[in-house]
Formats: sequence, C-alpha cells, structure tokens
Amino acid sequence: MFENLSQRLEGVIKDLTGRGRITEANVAESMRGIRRALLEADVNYQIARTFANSVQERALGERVLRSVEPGQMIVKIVYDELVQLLGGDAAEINLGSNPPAVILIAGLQGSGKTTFSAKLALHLKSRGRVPMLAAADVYRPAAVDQLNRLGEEADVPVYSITADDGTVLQDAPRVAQEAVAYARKQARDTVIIDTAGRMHVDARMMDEVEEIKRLSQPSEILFVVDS
Ligand SMILES: Nc1nc2c(ncn2[C@@H]2O[C@H](COP(=O)(O)OP(=O)(O)O)[C@@H](O)[C@H]2O)c(=O)[nH]1
Ligand SMILES: [Mg+2]
Repeated sequence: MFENLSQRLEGVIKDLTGRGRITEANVAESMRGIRRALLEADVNYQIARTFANSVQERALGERVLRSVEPGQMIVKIVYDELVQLLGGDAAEINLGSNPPAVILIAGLQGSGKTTFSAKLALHLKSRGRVPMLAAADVYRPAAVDQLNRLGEEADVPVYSITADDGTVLQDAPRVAQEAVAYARKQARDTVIIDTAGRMHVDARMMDEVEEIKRLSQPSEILFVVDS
C-alpha cells in the first residue's frame, strides 16, 4: 500500500546521500521532496509540513552534517520520524479472544483489498495462526478466481459458494456466515473476508456490508486505501 510512497522517499534520500558533501541547502531541497511525496500520497498538508520540518530541524541540529556519515544519519532521522508519524508501535490487529477471529476487509474498488487479504493470511500464518479466506466479492467472477489463485499460492483455503454450473452465488453475507461456520468446523482460527469495493454513497452495497458484519461478527474491520 505504501510502496509508491516508500519508493518516492527512497528516491529523495538516495539523491541526498549520493552527494559527496551534504549542505543545508541540499537538506532543505530534500525536505521539499519528502513533503511533496507525502502530499501526493494524500497525507494531510499540516502533517506533511510538520514531518518535513522536524526532519530538517534534527538533520541540521545534531551536528549531523559534520558527522562521518551524514547520509546515514539523515536516513535514520527520516526513519525515526516516519515511525513516529505512523503511530509508533504498529497497531496490532484485534483477533478477539474466542476463535475463529473474523477480519473484514473493506475499501474502494481496486484499492488492493484482495492482494492485502492474501498477504495478511500469509503474515498470520507465519505468526502461527491457521487462517482461511472468504470470497465475499461475489459480483465479478474474476474476483473469486483471483482470491482462489492467491489462496492456492499461500496454501490457505478459500471459502466461496459456486453453483454446479460454476456460477458464483451472489450472496456475500451468506458466504461470510458460512465461512465462519466452516472455520469453526475445520479448526481454522482466523477468517479473512475479502469484500467487493464499495462507496458510502451506494446504499445497497452499504446495507450488504452491514449484513456481512451482522452475520460474521468481525473482531476487526480493516479499510484498505491506495497510497
Ligand atoms: N504496487 C502495488 N500494487 C498493488 C498493491 N496491492 C494491490 N496492487 C495491485 O492493484 C490492483 C488491484 O488490487 P486488488 O487486490 O485486486 O484490489 P481490490 O479490487 O481492492 O481487491 C492489482 O493489479 C494488484 O496487483 C500494492 O501494495 N502495491
Ligand atoms: Mg478484490
């Protein structure tokens, strides 16, 4: 999600550290680059400005420029400030106390929900959980195929409901509810529900996600946003 942003930041830093000698003017120019990268990633203007200012202040303040490796020092400052900006300790996903934990993935069309669902499944697996995926994006047949493919790659089962003729049953709340029941039976301790993209102005789709929520009782709802 943050790939574009981190690439941009990397570019700015590389440009700065690639110089033989770093001057105050170089630092100021780089901070403008960082601020621009943040703004383009839809970071709030005030936050972007405060961020760039505090990096600049620290970079110029701590005798960084006269240190042996000013570039490395600045990379560290940017990293520290980024960690601060993104909330210090990364927020833990709430997995509730009685399995199966249900995580509902929401967001706009094309924001990366399906990709993220699979990555999250892999991540949880590496942490010792036993996850499964639920294909509740039922309006595009390709969406179910995509999740099936990713689930196969990650070796994580994908719950979906297809009729004998291969058509996808267009009942997302039912997929969610049955997936949770299936997880309970199969001793899967985490269900990640991949949903269709929706906008708050679409009343029917908002009702649907409410129904998914009611039937699957998620302990966590994650909104995926495009950087
Ligand atoms: N660069 C980049 N591309 C991504 C990322 N996540 C998803 N994508 C791509 O964005 C497109 C939409 O992703 P998808 O997961 O299908 O979004 P969904 O419609 O919200 O489910 C696909 O082509 C993905 O390969 C990401 O973190 N970085
Ligand atoms: Mg999707």
